[in-house]
Amino acid sequence: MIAQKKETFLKDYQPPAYLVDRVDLRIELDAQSTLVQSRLLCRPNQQTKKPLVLNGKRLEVVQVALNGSVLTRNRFTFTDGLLTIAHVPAEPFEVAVTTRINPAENTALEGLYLSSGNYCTQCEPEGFRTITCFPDRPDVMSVFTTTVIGDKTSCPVLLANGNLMASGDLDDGRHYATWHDPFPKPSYLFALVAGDLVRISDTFTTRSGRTVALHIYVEARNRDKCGHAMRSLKKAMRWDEEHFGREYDLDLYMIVAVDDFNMGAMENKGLNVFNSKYVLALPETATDADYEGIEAVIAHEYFHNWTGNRITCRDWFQLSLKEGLTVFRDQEFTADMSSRPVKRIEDVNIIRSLQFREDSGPMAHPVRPPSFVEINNFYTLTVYNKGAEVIRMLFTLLGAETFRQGMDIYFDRHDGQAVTCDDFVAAMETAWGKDLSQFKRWYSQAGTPELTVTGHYSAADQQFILEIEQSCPPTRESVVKEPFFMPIAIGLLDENGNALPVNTDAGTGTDTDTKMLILSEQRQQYFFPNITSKPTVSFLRNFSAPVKVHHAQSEEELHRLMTHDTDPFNRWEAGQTLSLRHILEQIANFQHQQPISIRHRLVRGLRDFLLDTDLDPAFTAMAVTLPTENWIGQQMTIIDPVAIFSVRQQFRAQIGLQLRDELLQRYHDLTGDIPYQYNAVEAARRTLRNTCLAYLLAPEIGGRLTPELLQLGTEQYQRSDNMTDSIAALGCVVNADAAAGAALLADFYTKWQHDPLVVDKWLALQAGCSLPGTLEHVKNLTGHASFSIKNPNKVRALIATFCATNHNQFHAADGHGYCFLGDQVIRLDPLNPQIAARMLTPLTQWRRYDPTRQQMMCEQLERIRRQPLVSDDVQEVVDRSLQK
Ligand code: B3K
Ligand code: ZN
Repeated sequence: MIAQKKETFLKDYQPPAYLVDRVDLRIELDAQSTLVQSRLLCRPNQQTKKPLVLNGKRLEVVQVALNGSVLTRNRFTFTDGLLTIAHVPAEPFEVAVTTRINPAENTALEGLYLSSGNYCTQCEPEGFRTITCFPDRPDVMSVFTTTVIGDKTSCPVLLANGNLMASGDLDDGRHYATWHDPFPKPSYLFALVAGDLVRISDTFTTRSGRTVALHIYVEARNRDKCGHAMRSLKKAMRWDEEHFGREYDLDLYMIVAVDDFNMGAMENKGLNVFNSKYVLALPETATDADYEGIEAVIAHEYFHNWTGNRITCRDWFQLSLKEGLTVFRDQEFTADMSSRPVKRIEDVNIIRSLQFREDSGPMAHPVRPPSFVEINNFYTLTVYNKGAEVIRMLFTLLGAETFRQGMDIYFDRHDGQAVTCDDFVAAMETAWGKDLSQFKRWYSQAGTPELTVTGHYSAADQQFILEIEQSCPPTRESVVKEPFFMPIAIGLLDENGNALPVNTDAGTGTDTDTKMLILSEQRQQYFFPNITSKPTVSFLRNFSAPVKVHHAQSEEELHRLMTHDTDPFNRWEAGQTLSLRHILEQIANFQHQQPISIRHRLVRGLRDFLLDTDLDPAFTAMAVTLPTENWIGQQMTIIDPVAIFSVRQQFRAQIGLQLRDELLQRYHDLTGDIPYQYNAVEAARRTLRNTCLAYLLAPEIGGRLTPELLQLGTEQYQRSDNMTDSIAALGCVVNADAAAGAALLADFYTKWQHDPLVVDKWLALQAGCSLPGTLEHVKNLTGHASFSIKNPNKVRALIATFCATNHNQFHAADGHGYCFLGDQVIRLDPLNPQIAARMLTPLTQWRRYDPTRQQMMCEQLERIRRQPLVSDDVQEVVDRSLQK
């Protein structure tokens, strides 16, 4: 085992001893031997004289000079990732460091690496130190000038942050480009791209009348696939001006798409680097979900220019300062571009299915973690999505207008600074004029709060009392939890489903149906006078706080909410609660070898949604979809993946059978008659149509579909002019009939083998297949010509899809799924530790399963831990998972 990285603690934060005002970089590109010369203009940040300590990792230090004099080896040390110069002047001084790196062997995709022969970088959070020696921490903000030198033939394009200052030819067939970024920035926002790329250009005129050049760089074969990304960027730029008053600051905004990327994209100042999945789209290669994803990620990275770049994080514990806030901003943007309720439901599904699970497992941490070993492990659903929920609660508490004032205060106060989550909340406090110190517990206490809700109606007093009690399970950093402060939006419905005016003190024109309660005590009561009959409570409207709710409501009440609630989120939620109850009831039957049946009333409720043509089809699609397997599992003390899958699948098959006529009718009615267009209305139509198809083609376990239904899927696959409809149909057939599925999969591959992003869909579809035998198939596919363990998109498509979404087969009783994941993590860890650590997630949940599964999952974790070269990334996740 290699020496393990130490745990870093928030409480130990110290300001930097030295600041770097300017950085001049000269980078001579070479695949195996890139030479990096940096000159740092440094200045002491403290009175006391300290050594200058720079971070440096996986690089060779060629030369170090101080104020122009080369330092002999006894004047500096370079050990354990630190370059230390013991004696430096008390006045500003210049340090010049020359390093040599090998981009070609960089499979970790952190720092400078090659993707399809092109150079690109990923520096957040600590990748810059693998390029050159630097105080690689976000509170050191510098003005960067970068000269990139490369071969003219293989690298006609040379890019870095900021504006192009100079370029020209050099000897030996090389050329150079010098870029200057006038905005001081931390090293994690540094970027360099060089290679053989084509450029797609457009312009944007800001509201103050400045013209910004917009450039998207891709490989030549992808030239025609950038239109949607460009339109998305312009929409995001306009939206940020209109909703947050934020204008773009440089004259140039560049986006580069690369195929090998550890995550979605990166917001480097003026030069975003993107996973090509979030840039490239044509109707025939990308689905509606891809189009929506591109729009959202382009917007997210663009929004970072203010929330992240202009105002950045003081240290990595504050990651949610930029990520939670930027996710909130991109969620709002998407809600404005499509359907607000549907977007909310999608986001809540992520929180409840995945973040709640993280929050109750060994990786649970507060939105601001108190410590970490490897910060890359903390780019989590908690920091991002729960972080966004925390911002959303502030938005809900303050109201749109005051929240916007708070944002303006935040921008005014902190532009150009590296700050903390406290600074953000302080700006909101100033705007609101109220104390938010209790609210800040959301930043320091992990775990999902649970609310127990009880209603007491007194006919004699015509009064309704709502009682809410909160608790939060213990987590690693705190066993005893202090009560949280949260907004609880509620409504009351009478027996006919009419909304009762609960918000009577609201001004005219405001929503009298919804009352915003503040919960701050462990137990609180709320009184509603003048209520003439027992009301039905519509609790936690729009999911106003990220909590679990225990609320005993009758089926009649849930049906009333499903049909009449004025809050669309809670209409959907009532349906989900009802489905969940029935599914859990049948899971118990399944576990006792009793037959599974679906209640007529549930089918009728879904039928009502399906036939209500006044509803947005995208909402209907959500409303008729059963709760996710993950969310069902979370209701169980011991997760039984086989029972969950079997019951849910049986329900789907039964719904398909019992509502066949209605589903077919809607399916046909929703058939489009214009060529593919991506817009909210058309996408909604396709979503519901494909949801109907999926029900019609849902087979009973071990059962077979009629040839007519199979034909319906095959025909859609063959006739559609777009990827959304063809992949949806292909998925239905693949999950219904092995032989028919195999034939279509072969056809699909022949057609799309040249397109890596489409091949990812082909792999993912097979890995997610619910018919038996998928693991063997996935194993074979790891040897397929299209698969590469070095490409994160391929690993996610094949390995993660199987291990993280095909619960029934990953958790097969023989333990082969666990063993497969163990093998893959062991194979991946030496190549790409970040991705290896991510892949581990399903095993970290071992405590939630039965003893036999627990033991088999732990065996894999132990086996991984025993590997001679386990990375810090993987080690931290394994250690936390196995901790007593
Ligand atoms: N800030 C980057 C994420 C970097 C992840 C490093 N492991 C992308 C984003 O959130 O916008
Ligand atoms: Zn982000």
